[in-house]
Amino acid sequence: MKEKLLALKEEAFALIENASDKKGLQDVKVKYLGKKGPITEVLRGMGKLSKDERPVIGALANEIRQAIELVIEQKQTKLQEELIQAQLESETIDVTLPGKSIKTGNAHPLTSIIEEIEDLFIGLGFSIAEGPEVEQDYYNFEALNLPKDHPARDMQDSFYITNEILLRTHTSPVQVRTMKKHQGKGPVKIICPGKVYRRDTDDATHSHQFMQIEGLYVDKKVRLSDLKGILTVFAKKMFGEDRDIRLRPSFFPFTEPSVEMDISCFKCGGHGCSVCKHTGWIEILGSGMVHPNVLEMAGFDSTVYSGFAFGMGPERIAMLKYGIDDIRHFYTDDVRFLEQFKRA
Ligand code: FA5
Ligand code: MG
Repeated sequence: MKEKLLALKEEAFALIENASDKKGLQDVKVKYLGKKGPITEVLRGMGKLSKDERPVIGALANEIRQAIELVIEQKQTKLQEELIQAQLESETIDVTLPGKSIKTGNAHPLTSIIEEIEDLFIGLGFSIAEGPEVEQDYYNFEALNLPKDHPARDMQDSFYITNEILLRTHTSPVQVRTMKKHQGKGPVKIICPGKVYRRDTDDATHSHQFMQIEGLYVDKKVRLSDLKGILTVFAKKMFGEDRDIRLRPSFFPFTEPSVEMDISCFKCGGHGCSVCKHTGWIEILGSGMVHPNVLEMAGFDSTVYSGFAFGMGPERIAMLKYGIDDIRHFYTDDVRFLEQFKRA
């Protein structure tokens, strides 16, 4: 009897050792410790044993039973640990693998240039003003000293919606709207970025829809030298410290005198090259002293107040700054072009 029990124990231990999962262990448990199992059977047959043998065999059977239970439990813990270990190993992250790059967008080059110009002028005490793109003839032309049938209207070929309403051809109407809001009291110190529209034929330097940034400074005793000073700061900041500027006489009906501003060529430094058409200078904006008629129509006393205004094309500025050879790149949404303007 004793040998039989010990043999059962060895058998069970071997099976437990070889069990590879929870189910295998459960089978061993049922087989050896279950109601119909051999140990239970031994315990049941105790009656047939002698009085001396009974306690010995009984104790041994219980001992073996407990030993099997214990070994099953230990094996179960071990299997569990192995499972967790395997799981951890399979989920290991190799930190030396190259990462997946996340595609990020970037600001449109025009947006960046406009924000750069805005920041610059905000730093000089200007604030930002806006006006409608669908504009009244009055603000776009008349109040800018361009009465109906004035020949200078031909300078800006327009998209009319009705006789009195058009797509604005420049950002100058925002000057008028802002001055009117100030009701004859200075200072007015604004820049107005926005879209404008003209019936220009699209080519490398012209678009039928483009951006402008208007500037206006009206106060007592504003002079042409103030305009020159501000524009010099602007040019050096945008194009580099060693840029020179030049003001050239020009004509706009809403400014008197009118000047166009050139900067010394960023490519050749003013010696003459293909970019500046061998003149050493590149035109970037129109400007001048606000015409007394414009001040008066907007409610300002032109004997007390004076001002300067300018209007620049940010596409042209971006083209000069980044060496872009065709204005249409800004509007054809080619990602290969746009991706070159990621900001650091
Ligand atoms: C004007 O529009 C005036 N309103 C500027 C001004 C404002 C003068 C205040 C005086 C006082 P002009 O038509 O030259 O001026 O246009 C100004 C700038 O807009 C040009 O220097 C150029 O940079 C840009 N521009 C003009 N037409 C186009 C076009 N078709 N496509 C792209 N940019 C253009
Ligand atoms: Mg011009």
